[in-house]
Amino acid sequence: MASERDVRAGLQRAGQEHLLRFCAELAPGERAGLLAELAQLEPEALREHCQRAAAACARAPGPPPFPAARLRPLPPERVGSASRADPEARRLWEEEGFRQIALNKVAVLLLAGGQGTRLGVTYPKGMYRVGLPSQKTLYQLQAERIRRVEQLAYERHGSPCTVPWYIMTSEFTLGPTTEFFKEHNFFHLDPANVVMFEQRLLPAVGFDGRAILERKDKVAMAPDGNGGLYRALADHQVLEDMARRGVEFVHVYCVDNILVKLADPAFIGFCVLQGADCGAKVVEKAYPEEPVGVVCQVDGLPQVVEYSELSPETATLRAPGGKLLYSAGNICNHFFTCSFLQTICREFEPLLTPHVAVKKVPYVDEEGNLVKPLKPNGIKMEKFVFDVIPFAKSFVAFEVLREEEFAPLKNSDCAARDSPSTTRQALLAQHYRWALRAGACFLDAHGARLPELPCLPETQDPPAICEISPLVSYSGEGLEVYLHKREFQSPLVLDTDRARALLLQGS
Ligand code: UD2
Repeated sequence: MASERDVRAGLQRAGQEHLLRFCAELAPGERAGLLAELAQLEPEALREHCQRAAAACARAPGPPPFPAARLRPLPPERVGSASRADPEARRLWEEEGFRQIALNKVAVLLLAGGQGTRLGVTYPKGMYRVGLPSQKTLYQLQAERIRRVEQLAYERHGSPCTVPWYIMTSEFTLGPTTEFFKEHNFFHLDPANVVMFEQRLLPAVGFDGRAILERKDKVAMAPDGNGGLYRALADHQVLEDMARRGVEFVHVYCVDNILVKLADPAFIGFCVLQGADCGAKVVEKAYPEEPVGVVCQVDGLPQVVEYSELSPETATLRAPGGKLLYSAGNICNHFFTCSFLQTICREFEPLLTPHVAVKKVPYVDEEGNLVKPLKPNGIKMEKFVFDVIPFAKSFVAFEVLREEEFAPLKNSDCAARDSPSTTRQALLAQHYRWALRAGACFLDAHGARLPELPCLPETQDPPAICEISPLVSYSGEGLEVYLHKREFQSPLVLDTDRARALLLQGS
C-alpha cells in the first residue's frame, strides 16, 4: 500500500500537494483509495501534464491551430472510392479483403473508452438500444457482423477463420462492458477471441495548473483520448497478442456508428492492394459544421484536422464545382498494418501532441463543498487516434456512401441529428433498400402494396419496417433466396429463424 509520506513527497515534486488537503479528515478506506490513486501518478509526468495543460489553455483563444494556408485537400491519387470505382475494381478489393480474413490476418479494434457525455447515459454507449424491433444493442450488431464476415470468408475460401475483436475500454467502461458481454454469452463469439484492455486516465487540470479534486477523496480523471490507444497497446502487450495470432491488419473503429462494417473486406482489400500502412474511411461532409474531422494535407502531409480545430472560414470554403473544399469527412474507421502500429508505439507515440478541451469539471472547493460549475473551469488533454497519420509511409483514404456506412449515435433524442431516432432510421432505411433490391414487396395492414418511396433516413422511418439480422446479411448480400417476389407485412424482422422458415416454405 502507498504510504502517505511517499505520496506527499511525489506530489510536492509535481507541485500538486493540494490534492491531499482533505486527507486527514477522510475515513481509512477513503484515504487508502485516494493514496492508491495518487500513487499511480508518476510525479514528473504529472508535473509536465499540469504545466502543459495550463500553458495550452493560456494560449487559447489564439489563432486557429490549422490556418488555411497550411491545408490542402488530399490529392486524388490517395483516395479510392467504393461508390465510384468500377465494379471489377470493387470485386478485386473485396476478394483481397476476404482472402486476408480467411488467412486470419485481420482483426477489428473498437475504441470504447469514451464517456458518452453527449448521449447522457451512465453506461457504455455500446450497450445502448436505439429502438430497433429486435431490441439489439450496438455491441450485439457489431458482434453479429463479425460472425457474418467470418462466415462469408469461410464460404469463399473453405477454411474456418477468426476475426479477433480487441476492445479498448477505460476505467469507466471496462467493468460494465465485461459484465455485459458475459451476460450475453459474448454474443456467441469465443471469449478467447474478444480481448478487452484499458486505456489510461489523466487528471483534469484547472486554469491555474492545479489538478482538480472532484471529491475530497478522488481526483477528477478522464480518459486520455482515443489516441490513448497507442499507449494502451503497449501497456497491455496487445500487439504481441496480435502477432501470436498472425494478425497483420487492424480495422479500428468507434463504438457509435450503427452502420459500421467491421473488417470491411473492400476497405481492407483496397488498403492492402495499395500497399498502404494506414488508411481512413471518409464520407462527403453533409454540411460545413458537421462534427467530423476532415482528411486533408497539412504542410504537405496527410492528416485529419478535427472539427473543433478547423476554423469556420476554412470549413465553409468551396471548390470550383461548389462542393466543400474540405469535404472528406473522417468517420473514425481506420486501417493500420501491425508493423505500422509497432513503429508508432516504439517511436512516435511520445511525439503526438495532446489536444486541449476546456470543460465543466465538478470539483470540491476549499471548504470541501461539491460544486457543479456553470462555466468551463477545467482542461482535459486528449490524444487523437488519427494523429499518427502523418507518420505513415503510404496513407490512403477510402470514400464510402454515407447512407450505407455512417450514422453515428452522439446525442440524445432532444437533438435533431445523430440521435437514437436518426441512427435507427438510417439502419431501417438501409435494410428496406436491401429488401427491395432483393425483390421483396411490402404490404400495409389492409394488404395494399406499400409504395417503394425513396426514404429519407435522417427524417423519417421508411414506408415499411424491415430489420435484417447481420447474421443473415452483412451488406445486403444473399437476400434474394428469402425475399425475391415475396410479400411481407411490416414489420419484417429477418433473423436466422425467419430466414430458415422462408427457405423451407420456398423449397
Ligand atoms: C470522432 C472523430 C471525428 C469523427 C467522428 C465521427 C476523433 C478524435 N474524432 O469524433 O473526427 O470521425 O468521431 O463520428 O476520433 N474514445 C475512447 N477513448 C477516449 C475518447 C473517446 O475510446 O478517451 C472513443 C469513443 O468511445 C468513441 C470514439 O473514440 O468510440 C470517438 O469518440 P467521440 O465520440 O468522443 O468522438 P467525436 O464524435 O468527437
